[in-house]
Amino acid sequence: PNAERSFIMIKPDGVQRNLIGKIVGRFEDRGYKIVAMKMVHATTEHLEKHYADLKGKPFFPGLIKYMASGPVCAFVIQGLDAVKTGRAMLGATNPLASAVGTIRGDYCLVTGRNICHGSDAVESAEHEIALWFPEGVIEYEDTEHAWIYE
Ligand code: YYY
Ligand code: MG
Repeated sequence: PNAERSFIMIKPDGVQRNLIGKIVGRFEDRGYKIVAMKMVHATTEHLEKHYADLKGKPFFPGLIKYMASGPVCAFVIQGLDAVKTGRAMLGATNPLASAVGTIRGDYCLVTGRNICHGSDAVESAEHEIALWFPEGVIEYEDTEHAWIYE
């Protein structure tokens, strides 16, 4: 149960606004272990695969254009309830509906510039991790483990 993984991605606006450290830091501070991370300037084709379930939505072309407009910081968090808690830490899709204290609730204002992605289910996390990290993630011992889990 402590090995659940979620795919998190700081979108081009988050990268340009120099929020990588703050966002990654929130997951580290909470107790999650980073098991993969890289900067990627994704292609349209790759992003269309990532957002395949949204194809046909009116906002889809704009979403792909925004996501391809600059590099993203893609990473994988590992730990207890990583998917659901990762989403809770992100806040709602619409930042104005996100609670203060969440990433979107603290750093952005509009849905089309909501700075960060997080997987919405364990199955989609596995799919997204395989899509963005075909080379796999890094397995390592976390020395703080016994201080985070009982
Ligand atoms: O998972 P999450 O990112 O919170 O929302 P999704 O429904 O998966 O949509 C992905 C992405 O699409 C969202 O983060 C912003 C954008 N989007 C949009 O621009 N306009 C909408 N009405 C809904 C979503
Ligand atoms: Mg989503």
